[in-house]
Amino acid sequence: MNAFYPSVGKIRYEGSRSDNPLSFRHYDPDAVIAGRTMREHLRFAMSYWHTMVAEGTDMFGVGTVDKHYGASDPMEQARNKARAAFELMDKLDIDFYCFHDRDIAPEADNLTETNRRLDQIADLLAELQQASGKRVLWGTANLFSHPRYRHGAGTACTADVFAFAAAQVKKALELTVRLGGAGYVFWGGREGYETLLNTNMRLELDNLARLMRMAVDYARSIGFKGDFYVEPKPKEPTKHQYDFDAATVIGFLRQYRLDKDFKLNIEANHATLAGHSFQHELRLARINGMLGSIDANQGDLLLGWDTDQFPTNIYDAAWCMYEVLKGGGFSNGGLNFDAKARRASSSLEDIFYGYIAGMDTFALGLKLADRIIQDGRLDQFITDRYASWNEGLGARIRAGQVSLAELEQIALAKGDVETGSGRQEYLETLINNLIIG
Ligand code: XUL
Ligand code: CO
Repeated sequence: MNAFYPSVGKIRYEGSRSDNPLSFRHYDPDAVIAGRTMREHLRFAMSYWHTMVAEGTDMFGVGTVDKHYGASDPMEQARNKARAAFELMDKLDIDFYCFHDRDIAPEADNLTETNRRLDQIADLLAELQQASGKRVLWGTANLFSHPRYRHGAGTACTADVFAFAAAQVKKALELTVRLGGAGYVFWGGREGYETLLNTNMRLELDNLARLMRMAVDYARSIGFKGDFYVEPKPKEPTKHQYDFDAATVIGFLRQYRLDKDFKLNIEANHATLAGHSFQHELRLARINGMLGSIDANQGDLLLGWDTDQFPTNIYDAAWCMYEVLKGGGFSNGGLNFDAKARRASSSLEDIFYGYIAGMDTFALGLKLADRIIQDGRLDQFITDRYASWNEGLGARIRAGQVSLAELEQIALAKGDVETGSGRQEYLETLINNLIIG
């Protein structure tokens, strides 16, 4: 396999002293950490849309990378794109990929022909999967690019548009099931509003839930055993997106009784757009039993939009993997690099540098998270901080055995109370020392 990326060979683990930029220094797939191999822990995935499709356009300029894959006919391009995807995954030792329906095959003038094209490409993807052992982490439908979705898809003001969205979701589910996908994502790029002046928010939210319920029922009826995910994002492209952040999405899923089938797909750059840290979103998902999968990337705090950069922040990766380990590890989910090389990084090798950066950052993050957990001082500090809740008064409050009046009596009798230090600076130094080693 050497057709589309001829200047790059297979990327291998060479250890932290290697000065070969086309090698892994931390991602050693077969190394065992906390009872599993790195490969099993990290479950890296390639994002088809950024890696195989996006050409580096931005709001002010055209593409800077050629993604025609040596063909002019759109279907031939799609076939070559699939072959190139598997070459890239093979060279990077990535086991999974994620796709939107519109990433893999070009849309035709009508749905019948569009779906026929999707089936043809799915045949090829199935063959490539069979030959390589690569798998689909999750599939999804692009319900945000076509002009018909300009008012929303599941939240459209027009029932006919809702029907198109439903048809697309149905087909995307069939593709995901056919390709053995472990998950299916709802990310609501246009599911929100620009102005409340023209918006029936109640109806839009109810309809979004209706679409999700139909998707679950249909997918289960055709044998889908994986997880559904909602991927929170507060804004962009809409001013307000309904899947705003983890807390909002958890409330939504519970309100519509979708919480048994859905988990969250947490994206780092979306977390910071919502004014939260990545770890905050992961923690909230984890403590609610809903940490499903992760879009691993990072934003730039000096730019107010979703820059989808390859993750290089060691601290963020360490805290991310800490949450994943504390949650018992991934089951159907994984780390999808919803990330792209910068527009000016326009050579063929740059996408490899991007993935190597992301994979090594998360491999290091996994090692550091394990080190923090093995060390135990952080967890012990938290346990000690809340010790009074495990016995005596605290235990009785937790058991619901104490009334407000009784608590008043206790407080009156005590006069005042002493509480200890939070020791933030001590803890920050502890983590620095653990990370630096
Ligand atoms: C957009 C985004 C999407 C989803 C899938 O910000 O993250 O690519 O991951 O639709
Ligand atoms: Co994403």
